[in-house]
Amino acid sequence: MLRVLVLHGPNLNMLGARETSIYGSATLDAIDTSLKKLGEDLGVTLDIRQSNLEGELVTWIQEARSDYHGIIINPAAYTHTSIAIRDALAAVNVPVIEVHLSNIHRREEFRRHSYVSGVALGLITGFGPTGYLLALRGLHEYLGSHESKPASHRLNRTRARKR
Ligand code: CA2
Repeated sequence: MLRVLVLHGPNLNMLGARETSIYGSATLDAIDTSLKKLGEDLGVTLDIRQSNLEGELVTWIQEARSDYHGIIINPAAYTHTSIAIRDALAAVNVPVIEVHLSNIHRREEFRRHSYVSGVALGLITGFGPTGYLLALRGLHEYLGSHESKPASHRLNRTRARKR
């Protein structure tokens, strides 16, 4: 069974309560519920987490190396500031899909640069909550056509070959 880690960055826990003209009225719980439903339909196990802390996100990304086949991440404001998150994503060696609710290229200048896009397999921006579902479908399709296994599986296979 494929396992995918979904990470929501800072302030996304406030979705649906404020800034609805930019981010829509869906709450993060509603987004997670629709993601889990799609995960069940596709046969993908999802681990969904949100943090307001950069270091916590970095730690979860590092841990993903051994446990997950892919990562879907909306790094929120850290998209535009965090070399630490970029470095962690680059090091983890699993496919990453970057998601944004709004189209970051239609907004303020400072949102137009993403440190994450350069290490991501793909970027989905501007489709609101649907973007997460598109990301999961895209990642599922990609993983189905590319051999991609968490590091723990790769390790076992290497050991098995040596025996
Ligand atoms: O469009 C996106 O998904 C963003 O990643 C959202 C971030 C923003 O900093 C990025 O530039 C684009 C902000 C998430 C904060 O969400 C809030 C939700 C409700 C109230 C306040 C903030």
